[in-house]
Amino acid sequence: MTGDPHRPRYHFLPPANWMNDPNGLIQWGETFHLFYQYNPAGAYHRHIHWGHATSADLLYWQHQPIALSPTPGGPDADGCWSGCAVNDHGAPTIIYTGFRLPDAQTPCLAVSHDGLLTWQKWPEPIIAAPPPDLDLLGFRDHTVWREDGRWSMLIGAGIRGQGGTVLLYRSADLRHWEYGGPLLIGDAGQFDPVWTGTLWECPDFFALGADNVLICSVWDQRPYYTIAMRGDYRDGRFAPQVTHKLDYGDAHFYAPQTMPIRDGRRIMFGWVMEGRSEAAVLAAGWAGVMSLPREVRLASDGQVVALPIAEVRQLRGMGKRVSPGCIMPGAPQWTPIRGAHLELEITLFPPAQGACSVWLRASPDGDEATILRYDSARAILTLDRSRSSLASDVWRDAHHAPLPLAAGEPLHLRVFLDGSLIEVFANDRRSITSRIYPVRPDSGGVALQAEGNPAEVVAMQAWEMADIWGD
Ligand code: DQQ
Repeated sequence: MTGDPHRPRYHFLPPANWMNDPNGLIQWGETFHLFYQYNPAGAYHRHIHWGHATSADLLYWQHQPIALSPTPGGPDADGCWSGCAVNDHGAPTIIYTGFRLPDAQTPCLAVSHDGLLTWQKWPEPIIAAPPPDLDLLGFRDHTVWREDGRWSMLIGAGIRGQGGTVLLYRSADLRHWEYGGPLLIGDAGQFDPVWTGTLWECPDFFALGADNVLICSVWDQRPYYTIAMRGDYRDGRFAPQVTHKLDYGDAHFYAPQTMPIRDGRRIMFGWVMEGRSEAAVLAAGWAGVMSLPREVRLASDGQVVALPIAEVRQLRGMGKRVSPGCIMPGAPQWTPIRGAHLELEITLFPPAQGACSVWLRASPDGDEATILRYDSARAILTLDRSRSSLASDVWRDAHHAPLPLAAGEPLHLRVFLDGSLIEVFANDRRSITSRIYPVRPDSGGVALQAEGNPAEVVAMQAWEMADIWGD
């Protein structure tokens, strides 16, 4: 796999094969544990296990042996699907969804007695069946927390004919659960401010400042995107006041999970899925990357945002600076920056009437280029992938993030390029995470372009990023 130009170097991924959701994120002693949905048999989603990695700093990872494998004849015979990890009075405990063909989804539990390496499964499912009075689509994925001296848990689901939902359960011992009704039911017929789909996967629920936040991955025959809802939680019910996409790269930032860490931050990883054909993925031999570790915050405009943790700056290597100045409207102006594993930081004033763009991973003739464009009149930041690759079998749809700028506020972009992965953070309040697969070896250029009127670059810098695998 060395020499594969699409393989990220400073993001977590297993050595080979399929990975999807982050699972069981937990800080245990001095160590961070990241488990993940994993198929050791190949780069396709089947017979899912829990892979495992550990880190002292959330940046550099050690691969660990597989943590959970399907048990023949058990409720997880065809897959150990997503779940979380908690500290049960000193016992590391995983709650996950056992999957059995054709479509049985059953809550299961496992405990580790050797420092989170091997896991002993509880002999019985911890919930025998979904609530009988609900006509459910799916019954899977878990978030568990302590509240009022007992455990609370949410399970993701959808109510046929209504919308996505999260079902609340309570327990004294993590093994016997009492159903407490839906925490919230979405409306799949409602498209404003954002469509919330027919099934909610991978719920996460936590306090953020004075508010509570519910994060769900929106599914309807396929993954769509992740939504964040901010609002009031009282008496086992949640009333969202604000609902929006958590990341504007849509399905490329999916099934995120958070963990509170001891210094008070809430850390999030999301699954960044591939954006190319199944055949291309199988030929590559690997699929799926984790996002950068992010910190969940409340943005200045009230949206929930997850931004790279401060430690990511430690990955910066050799830097290059571009002099401030005016970009006149017309052809793109090339900068001396090039590379496929970079961080770029740009502060600029877009033209008041017009637009400005940053060309990324661009070939000298511009035949391949991924274009990040800010349209001032529409106040929209777009990641245009239409020319991102000369390969025929990649996803080319654009991602759009609404981003109104206050009077006198510049556009501030942090862009992380890592092989086929791109993460964009704008003004500490929007993120766009996606995948691009340029094929030309000379597609490493960075250029700036203005349309309509000049743009003014205040500061621009780029850094070559470290290879966390050290090869
Ligand atoms: N993937 C898992 C499920 C989850 C979905 C199966 C989200 O538990 O609902 O791998 O990607």
